[in-house]
Amino acid sequence: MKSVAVVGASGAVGDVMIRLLQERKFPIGSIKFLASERSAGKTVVFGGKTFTIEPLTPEAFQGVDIVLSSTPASISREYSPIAARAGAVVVDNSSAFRMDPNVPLVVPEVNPQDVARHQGIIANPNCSTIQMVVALKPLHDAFRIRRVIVSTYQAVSGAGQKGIHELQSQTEAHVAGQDAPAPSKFAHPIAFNCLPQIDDFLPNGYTKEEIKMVLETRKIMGDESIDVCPTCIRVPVLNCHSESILVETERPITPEAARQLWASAPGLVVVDDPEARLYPLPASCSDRDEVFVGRIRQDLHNPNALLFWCVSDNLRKGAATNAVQIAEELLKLDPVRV
Ligand code: 11C
Repeated sequence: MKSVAVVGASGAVGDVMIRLLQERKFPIGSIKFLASERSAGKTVVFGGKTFTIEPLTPEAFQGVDIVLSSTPASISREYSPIAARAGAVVVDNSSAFRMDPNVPLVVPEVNPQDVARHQGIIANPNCSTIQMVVALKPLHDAFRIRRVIVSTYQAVSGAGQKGIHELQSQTEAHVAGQDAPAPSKFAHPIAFNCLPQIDDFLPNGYTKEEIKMVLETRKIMGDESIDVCPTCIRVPVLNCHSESILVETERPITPEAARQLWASAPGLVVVDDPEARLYPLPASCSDRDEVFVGRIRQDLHNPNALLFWCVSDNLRKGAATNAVQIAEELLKLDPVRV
């Protein structure tokens, strides 16, 4: 039984992590919930008991074995090393340590072995990367992926409770024929719109979200030769990120071979019957832990390329589920290392 702390307990991902620890019957001896001063004092119901959220302080990690953290990167940079020094293993949802060579970046369906080399912090990848690599891994093993061209259609829940509220309030205003409230979370109105910007722009014209997909994919797949060409778009969907993906492979690839590989791939479900109008939809993948793929088809011009559509719940597999799965991998290690 482990002593667990959930940091960022009042946020969109924190809320799902708390539900998942119960759903998946994580072996918890004791648990505490931590958050910023602003959210401290709120309550959380866990295992039928009501807990008060405590303020995040350096002392809060004494005696804790596993920390599940979902905070802004700046908070994680400050507190995750403190928790690790106090003897805990931190599973960190933020981008703070993802590209640190001493920190494993893990998707359990792809690189569970990397958990064992942790030094107190394990990074949980970005949601748009997680669902993509779950689908890419079996193809890479069989056909060796050279290049990936991906366009994302990302839900507002990726931007947390504020993102969800912004879509809801703008939509309600439009429908009521009122002036929509001005955007604050996003750069432009998101209701009835699509925004080709997620996170800030870098000098090379890509956004930080896009560069995360490039660098994180290589690190998780353990192959620096995979080229990723991303375009990340925010769409007016409440939950579940969708991605249109083209993979170019070293060896010729076919839809039939991909379907066969995906049929036995962990954490992946094929929904692909165009005649019956069956393909993955954000509306039907919400609250599910798997990654869904469909619209699988050959590139019309290249026998070494395949296109498909990929949808997953960004708050679950894209964040909370993956984090709890990493914690479950930790439990399999030699106990003195957890
Ligand atoms: C979004 N993918 O949809 C982002 C949210 O690096 O963990 C997650 C950002 C991150 O806005």
